[in-house]
Amino acid sequence: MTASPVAPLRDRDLEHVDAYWRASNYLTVGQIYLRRNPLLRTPLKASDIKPRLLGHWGTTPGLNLMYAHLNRLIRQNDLEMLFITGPGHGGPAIVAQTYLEGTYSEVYPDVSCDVVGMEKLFAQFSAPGGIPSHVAPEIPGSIHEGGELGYALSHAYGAAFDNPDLIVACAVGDGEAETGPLAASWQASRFVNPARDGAVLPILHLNGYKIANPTLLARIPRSELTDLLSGAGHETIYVEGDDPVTVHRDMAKALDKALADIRCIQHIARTGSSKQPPRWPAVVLVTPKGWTGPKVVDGLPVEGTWRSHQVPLGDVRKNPESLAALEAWMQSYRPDELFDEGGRLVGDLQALVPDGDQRMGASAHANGGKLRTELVLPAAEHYAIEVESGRTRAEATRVLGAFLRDVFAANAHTNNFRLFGADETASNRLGSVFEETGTTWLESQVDSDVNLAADGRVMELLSEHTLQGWIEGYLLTGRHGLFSTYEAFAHIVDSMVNQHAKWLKTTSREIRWRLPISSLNYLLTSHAWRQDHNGFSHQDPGFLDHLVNKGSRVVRLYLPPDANCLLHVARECFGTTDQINVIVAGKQNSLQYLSGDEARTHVEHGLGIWPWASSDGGQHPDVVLACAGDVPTQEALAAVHLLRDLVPHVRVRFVNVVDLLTLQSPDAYEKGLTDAEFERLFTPDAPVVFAFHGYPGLIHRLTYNRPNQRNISVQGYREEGTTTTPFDMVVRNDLDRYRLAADVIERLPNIGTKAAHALQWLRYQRSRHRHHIRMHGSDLPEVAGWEWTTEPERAMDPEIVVSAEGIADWAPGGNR
Ligand SMILES: Cc1ncc(C[n+]2csc(CCOP(=O)(O)OP(=O)(O)O)c2C)c(N)n1
Ligand SMILES: [Mg+2]
Repeated sequence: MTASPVAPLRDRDLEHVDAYWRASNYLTVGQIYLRRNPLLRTPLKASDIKPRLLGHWGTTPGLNLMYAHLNRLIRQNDLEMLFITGPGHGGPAIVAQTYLEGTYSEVYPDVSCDVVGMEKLFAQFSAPGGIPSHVAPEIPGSIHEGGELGYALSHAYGAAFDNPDLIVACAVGDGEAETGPLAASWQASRFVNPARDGAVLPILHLNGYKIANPTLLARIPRSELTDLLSGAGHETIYVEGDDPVTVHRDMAKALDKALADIRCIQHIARTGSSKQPPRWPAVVLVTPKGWTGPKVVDGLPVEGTWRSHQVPLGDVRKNPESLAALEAWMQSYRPDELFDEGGRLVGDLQALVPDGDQRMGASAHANGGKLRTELVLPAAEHYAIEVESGRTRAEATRVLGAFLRDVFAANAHTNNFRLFGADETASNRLGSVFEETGTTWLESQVDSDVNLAADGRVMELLSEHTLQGWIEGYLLTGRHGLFSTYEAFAHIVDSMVNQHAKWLKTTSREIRWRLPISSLNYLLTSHAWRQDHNGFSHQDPGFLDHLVNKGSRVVRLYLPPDANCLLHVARECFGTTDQINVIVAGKQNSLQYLSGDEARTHVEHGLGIWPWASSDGGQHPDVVLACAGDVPTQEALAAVHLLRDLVPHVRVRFVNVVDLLTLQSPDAYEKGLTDAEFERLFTPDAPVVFAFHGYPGLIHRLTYNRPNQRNISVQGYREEGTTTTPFDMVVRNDLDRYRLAADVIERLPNIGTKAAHALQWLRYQRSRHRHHIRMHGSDLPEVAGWEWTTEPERAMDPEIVVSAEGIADWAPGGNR
């Protein structure tokens, strides 16, 4: 699969590329240092220098070299290309590039392509009220801020999927390559189907150093680096040197060859002449860190060392020698040859800029909202199951699986939906999707394999980081997706989702030219409460706590109690933009509560009273029993039964919460409850016992400023996990029906000593449970087979029952 040889570049072309590179390096240094005198038309003075010198120089000459050469490649070959900057701290390089190509000034007209605009360009960089130092969302053409290193390649691949005409050039820092996420993401090349996807061209920037240390990949034998990349499915092309003329020539050749190889791979796949997994090209660019910058500062080598990482000359405002060194450095790029009198890039160099939307800063793929089309969604009603409240059982995620299968079918013509999961799609009972599509797989197969297909749309790889990067890249370029994962392991991507949340916060509120992208949807299943053959390691509902920090402008947390609610929640989430939606739903065969219609209304409002489970008769209740999550809902309902038997005159109001953030006020979340609404639902004074799926503190946090807050007590996950029975999990964490019923009784006003028998009976049931599971290895039959009935649960001994008549000072519903 070798491509035809490429004609060598003429020296004149390379001179232009070199001049363009010099121009971008000049603009990069200018941003780090200058606030005035951008073209050095007068001798540089200390007052021209910024008061705070911030930014990263070392990576930028390499990034500028890549970008300038890719421009040539785009022009000569009429390409659609996107650039991902792994070392995102090289922000000034990409700002310089987009400024040179004109895209920067198109979105920020005041930063015009002239000397006035150049001064603004310099002054704003890393300055208060200006722009960030990284390749942040403010920069056109960026889908990757790169502040937190490691995600460049996975973003690149996510962008390339289902974009057959796109080539994503991805600069990877050699330090970045040491991170876990980046190391894992080399595997992504194996998932690119050249017949239907675009291509990723990794450019490993082997500048040899990180902040203060050498990089591993720069110091291992070159042959081992080649082997490493070969093991990741790549043919490596090296470009190495510190002589610009040689490097330009070799870089041009390398990119021409890489493009020819990509086209060859795609041609073969698209004409069906080979089904062999391809070996994609990768470029390794070995150039000095801080190349063309100061060679020696204060007697210490800087160029080609880690010392060039940030600002090589630190004291230019105070030290005339440093100031002179800076001036000499900037003049070494010969700005007078590069910019005309007015500060515009000279004509010869303008000719290197790709046309219109082929400029990488103008790529619509980098502003995904421009390309996004709504996902076609089947009506949830078609998948709704018949429900007898609290008696029907079903597996919620299996019901969702049928819906997702048809989402694939309905969007097959646009190829804009993928499902991402770490080898858990079947385990999470979403297997119906395999009736419509397969798991992407281009490597060999054996007879026992199932559901693998080169054109599959289910992305399974046991690297949550890579999956997270893929789905982000896919969404950022205008498509749709769902990431399903075991609940506990969502934490693996805590930090990545933080970064995505920051991106969304900035783009949705502060950058008007960025159009909304589809929300990042998580399905957290195989959750803490039902880890039947796993244990403590698989029990952690804290992803909710993690994400709530990002605020409800970006985040939504949904806990559908049953399958029909899950369907409606999922449907709602797929229609949203610029959000992170977390859906927690179990996969086990569980009780169902709401019909399709009831579920739609319940989800629409986010929370509500379930009248059929309440005994307040529309009156002021004695107690509110609230719940969020499928297992807590079941336990809370079973507690209602017990209360009906034990304290038959107590009026219980049953409230279920689906959209957790509705507990907040409308200031925090537009669907949040006003204080008046909150009081109507939870009362101003009655005790509220809340059964929650996650850590109890989250409910307190969401309700901390409500009038009735001090009456709210919460049971939830208390970090008591192990491999045990489903009911034992709730008992261990005090979330079981007996404990909830006891919580309610204990909080009834004036109950005093009257309920001692009832409370003791409830305690005994927990002991009975503990003995039973040790003896029999399974839950008590009346617990495991419990269903909702409108009949009394059991005939209680009269002395256990707390009757209203027996309590002289307790008027039902009246102790207020
Ligand atoms: C995950 C993460 N860890 C640590 C850092 C701090 N950091 C910023 S730049 C850098 C060195 C990066 O080296 P490399 O990827 O080689 O980039 P370059 O040499 O091109 O600057 C480090 C460790 C970070 N940004 N992200
Ligand atoms: Mg480096």
